[in-house]
Amino acid sequence: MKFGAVPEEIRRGDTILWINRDMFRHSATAADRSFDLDLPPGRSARIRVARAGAFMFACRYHPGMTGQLRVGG
Ligand SMILES: [Cu+2]
Repeated sequence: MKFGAVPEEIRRGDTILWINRDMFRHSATAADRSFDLDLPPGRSARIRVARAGAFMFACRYHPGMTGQLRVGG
């Protein structure tokens, strides 16, 4: 019930692949709703990072699951 390690050195324009390797449904949902990926077990989805900055994200189903993306220019 937690996100894996967030990659270092993310740059604007990078693509981030999210994979749910758990047996439960999760989501990767940005606090500012700039992305909202619904991830049933075994599924993956990707986002392309358009903006630099720090983005808090959480799982809609498990509010204790949180993380932060830091995107450089
Ligand atoms: Cu979850």
